Amino acid sequence: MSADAPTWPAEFAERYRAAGHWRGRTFGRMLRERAELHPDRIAVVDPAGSRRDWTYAELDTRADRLAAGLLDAGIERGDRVVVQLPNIAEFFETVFALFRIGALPVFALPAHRDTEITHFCTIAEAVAYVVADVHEGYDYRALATRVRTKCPSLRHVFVVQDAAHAGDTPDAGEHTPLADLPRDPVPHDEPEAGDLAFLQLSGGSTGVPKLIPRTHDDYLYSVLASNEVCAVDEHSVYLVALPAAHNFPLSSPGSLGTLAAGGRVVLCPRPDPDTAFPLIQRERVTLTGLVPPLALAWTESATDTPYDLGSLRVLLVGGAKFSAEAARRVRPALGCALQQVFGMAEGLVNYTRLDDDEETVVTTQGRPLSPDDEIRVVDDADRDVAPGETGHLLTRGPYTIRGYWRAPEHNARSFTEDGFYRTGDLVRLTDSGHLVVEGRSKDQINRGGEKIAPEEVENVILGHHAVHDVSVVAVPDDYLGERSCAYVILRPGADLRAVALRRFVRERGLAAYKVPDRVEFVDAFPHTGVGKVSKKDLRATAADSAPAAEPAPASQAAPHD
Ligand code: OOB
Repeated sequence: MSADAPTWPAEFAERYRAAGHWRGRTFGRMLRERAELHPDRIAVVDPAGSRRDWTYAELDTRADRLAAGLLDAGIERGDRVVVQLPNIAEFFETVFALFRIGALPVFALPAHRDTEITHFCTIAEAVAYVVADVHEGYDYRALATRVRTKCPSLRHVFVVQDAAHAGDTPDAGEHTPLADLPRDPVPHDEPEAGDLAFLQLSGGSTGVPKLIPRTHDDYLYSVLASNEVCAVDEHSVYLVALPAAHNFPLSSPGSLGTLAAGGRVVLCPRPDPDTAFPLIQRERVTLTGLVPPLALAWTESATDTPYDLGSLRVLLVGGAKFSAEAARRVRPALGCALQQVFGMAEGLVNYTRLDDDEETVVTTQGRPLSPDDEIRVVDDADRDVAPGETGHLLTRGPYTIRGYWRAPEHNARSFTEDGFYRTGDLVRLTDSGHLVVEGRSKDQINRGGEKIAPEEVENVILGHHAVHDVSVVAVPDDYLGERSCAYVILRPGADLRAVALRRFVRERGLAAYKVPDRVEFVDAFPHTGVGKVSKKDLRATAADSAPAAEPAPASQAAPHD
């Protein structure tokens, strides 16, 4: 057990090494080896603005030079650096530079705002924060300025500056353009494969999100094993359509899988068909990963698109349950194979296989990636359920964490004594060993793949002076799978409109996808036998009643009033 997070007991680590899963290689080495093997092959294509194609040699050199600049700025091995970048080439330059130093990227999403970023910087005790300047109309430099006043550990803000915004930095001097760092190589220690590589974000079911510590050994294993299962090789062209820092497009098999195989990564600035389809045609994209609402939008648009999608071989769909009806439409509409992915940033990833029969592909969420993934399906008392019955999914294995970062109390609840992670998912196992996701026992809302911890939103709403009590629940939705609904009890005599409450949540600095899609004012909550608020009854009420507010648009876009 390290001070910051529990790790695998020695006998497990030995077993995973002996099985050849953990190969003693870091991500920094992986890129170096690729660059030596085929320096001139294109690694990353960033089509936005003036198109950039970086070869493996260029990415490798850029990572080294930026590593030197970061070292010069005082970033050291083991330091945490919050990285909040959109789908741009500098994402890879930054992340590989940090990997080379052994500093840990903390992967934030572009949608995160003051509350989330302040929290990540605080619990990670981050020394630096890397942002874009202005992206999709949002000024990340202003966000960084605000966060900096709240996080004393934060010594640097590095900005990836667009030529269009050079020189207009608010509070100039507080932020260092990434490009201005010195680039002279300095000798430094390289991290070891057993060291932590980065901190990933948990979907969360508690008031504040938890950080997930992943090592080079365990993550690189999941990436290389995913390459085998998804047939990724040096001819693969992967389109990063989802936010690059999310575990799914990063590693399943994602951009890192593609780079590890010597393939080509194409960055997609937005995941809609109008942006993605021309890129697929032009770059001859062979695979990509999407959440279910986007997969639906793509299959609908593909029927009469003028673009040639013929290069596409595999579409991976995961992050939330993909209905069998929608899954059935993928192959006819897009002319490619579907692989369902049921994964989690904590580790375990399940895939349907390319040689599974069509029924298995459309009706299950796949089977575990590794032969050493251990799966248990249990009842409320942790007893194994009968084969084929639905129960709680517990898992342990060569790339599933043994505990969150600096969260001993939470770890005692989220892991069994013998190290199984309690996923909070309700599943059943088929005879073929595939998993079908039947529901959830964790208090979480899955809004088209974007995870919302109701408690986090409730805490913000409770900060409103007119609110006496609140309960946030999931409401079924045809398009997103689920949306969020806040049930609110006002203080006596208080007056508050839904629009004002939603604005309040946004202004408190929560990511837009967490702003409740619906707000219902009620006099009381239903209670369970022991007097707790019954979210089950609230969910049922919400599902039965018509929406009171206009449904917000899909993920990636901000809900607005
Ligand atoms: C992926 O990772 P996270 O960490 O954002 O979310 C994990 C949770 C799972 O515990 C499950 O509740 C849900 O998302 N989930 C699915 C699913 N894939 C994920 N629920 C039903 N069906 C699926 N196919 O979401 C993630 C990480 C790596 C690869 C793919 C997804």
